[in-house]
Amino acid sequence: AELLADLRQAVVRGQLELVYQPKVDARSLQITAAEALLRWHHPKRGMVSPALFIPLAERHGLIGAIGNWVIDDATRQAAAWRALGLRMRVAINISAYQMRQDDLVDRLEAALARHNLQPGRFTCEITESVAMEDTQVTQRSFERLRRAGLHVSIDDFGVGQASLSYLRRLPAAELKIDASFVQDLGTSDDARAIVDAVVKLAHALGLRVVAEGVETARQRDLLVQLGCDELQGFLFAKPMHAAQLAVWAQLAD
Ligand code: G
Ligand code: G
Ligand code: MN
Ligand code: NA
Repeated sequence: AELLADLRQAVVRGQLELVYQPKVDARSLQITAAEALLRWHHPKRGMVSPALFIPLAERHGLIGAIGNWVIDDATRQAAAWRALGLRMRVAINISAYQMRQDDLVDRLEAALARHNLQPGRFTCEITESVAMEDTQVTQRSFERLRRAGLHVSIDDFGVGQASLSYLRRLPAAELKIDASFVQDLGTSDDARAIVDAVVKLAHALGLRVVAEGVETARQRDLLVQLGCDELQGFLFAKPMHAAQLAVWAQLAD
């Protein structure tokens, strides 16, 4: 209850921050995108994990304000990086609640326009389980994202209940294989078969495949061999401050 009261104030008190984790091209290892991940610096508790406070925010109607803050801050950062000559996409995570809001795409478009950003350079990551919600508003949001020209990514793929016919109709450009499959790659034939199948399916549907949670060189080698297009994980970089990421991206260039 106390945490909830604090969360209500976190946005206005400036306690939220975005850190960014690169996605890299599987072959060249050049940065392709920076995914924004929320951090909450609680004055007494220290760092509170988004895995904890995002569900809380969802339950108590605070995710709207937080989601709007993320849109504003990530587009502002995208414009700052572009001014430095950095060319990677910027990705944000969109919650179930946001997908159910009628004004999500209007907000995104307004923020992009304010910073003179091309929608195609901005990615919205939507988890598979949210993507599969067949509420009309969620589906309309998807359609509007596509029409607005935003780059749509299906996050945490493989742990939800995606039907294949449904996946075919989704207006997405990218699919992120859930880290749990990547983690088991070296040790489990099943995990390898699943990744293999998902890559083939995604490519057949014209989607790019990103593997997340890559931690070892062996996982990287297998993922490249299986045809993943992009990789993300601690092996390459942990989430970092925006200023650090700019240096990281320029060094890797
Ligand atoms: O970065 P970390 O592993 O602590 O993130 C934990 C979870 O919180 C992940 O599932 C991630 O997708 C989610 N998350 C991080 N930032 C955001 C955000 O800005 N919005 C939403 N909806 N989820 C986020
Ligand atoms: O659900 P989503 O994929 O958006 O969340 C990504 C989360 O995974 C982030 O919280 C990030 O900190 C975490 N993460 C990113 N790379 C790795 C990794 O290589 N290993 C582990 N264990 N977690 C990772
Ligand atoms: Mn994500
Ligand atoms: Na994910």
